[in-house]
Amino acid sequence: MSTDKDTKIPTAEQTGKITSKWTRKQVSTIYHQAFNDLVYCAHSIFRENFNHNEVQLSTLINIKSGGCPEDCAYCPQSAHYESHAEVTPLMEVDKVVEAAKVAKQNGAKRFCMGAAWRSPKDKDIKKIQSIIKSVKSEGLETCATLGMLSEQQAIALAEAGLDYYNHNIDTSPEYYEKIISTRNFNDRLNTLEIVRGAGMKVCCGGIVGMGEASDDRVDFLYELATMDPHPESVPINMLVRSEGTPLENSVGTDWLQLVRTIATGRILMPMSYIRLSAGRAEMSEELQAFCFFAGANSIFYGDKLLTTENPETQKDLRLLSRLGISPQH
Ligand code: SAM
Ligand code: DTB
Ligand code: SF4
Repeated sequence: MSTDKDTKIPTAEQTGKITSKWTRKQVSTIYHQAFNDLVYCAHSIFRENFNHNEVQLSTLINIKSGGCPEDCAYCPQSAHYESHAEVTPLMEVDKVVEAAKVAKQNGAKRFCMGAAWRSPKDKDIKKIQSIIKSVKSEGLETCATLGMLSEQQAIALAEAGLDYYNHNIDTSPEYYEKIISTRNFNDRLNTLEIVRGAGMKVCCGGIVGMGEASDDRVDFLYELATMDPHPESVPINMLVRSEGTPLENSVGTDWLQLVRTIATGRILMPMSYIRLSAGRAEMSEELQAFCFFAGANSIFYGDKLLTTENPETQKDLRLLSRLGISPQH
């Protein structure tokens, strides 16, 4: 039963507090409130908790591309679809370290390594451990996204010094099964719990523009914001429509829904880094600036994401400089 507390827009004092006890109705009320009120509230909370003129830079590398057995409808790396993505074996340690050095020289603080796996094989974990150790010794924070993990695998990654594990819930529990059939929403939650149990920081977010309704975005945000503790890092991707995938011709969503998603995320999870993730190559600089104002304070930085384009580093540095935003040290 919804109460008065649910249907009134929570005040700034209420929303500024760190809590995982949000109701779905509260999340919906925050998301759907008048746009100026939403952005004003999000920006105020942003200023209270962060240096609002700083952005965290993470560089992404695809350490094992394509041929993935999962059928995620958005993903060019799924073996179920004919796409542009290359199929490659797990990269050698020295090649990954070379790329990490370049990322560091360019000013990235975190190095995120992605693999197109449903889950890693135990035999891969040793090599991943040496990759993590070597990247860390270059003075970078490390993040990996390798699919579902067993407890043992998560402990091995944590022992190697992995700082963050990225594992997205992607969308609402209801919409999830329209996008992926080879695993379910609970499989995702299970790995997230295992990652927390192993003591790593959690990077968890999702995608907007897959044809979901605004109710799905509300439910997606509700799932994230009721995690206790909140994910330290929340990537919000705008769908990159990739040729050959079932979502190739998705109508997407408009910029307003992206900004609403970011602003609501900022209000619900005041201390989390919200990353304006995939899709920036197709966004105007005005829209990106608006997302930073609404509380996004992290980006993927580097010319490439996993298989698709990201804005060039020089272009990003120019934009940040024009906005008076500095890369976080
Ligand atoms: N295989 C692992 C997994 O699924 O967790 C790791 C890599 S997977 C590519 C990481 C995330 O990238 C996905 O959860 C999804 O949120 C995002 N992603 C993949 N393809 C995308 C696309 N075309 N547009 C936007 N985000 C995408
Ligand atoms: C996340 O949330 N976004 C990144 C990362 N986690 C691994 C991946 C974006 C991929 C975009 C499509 C591609 O380049 O293949
Ligand atoms: Fe595989 Fe990850 Fe792509 Fe899904 S998102 S197909 S699990 S690489």
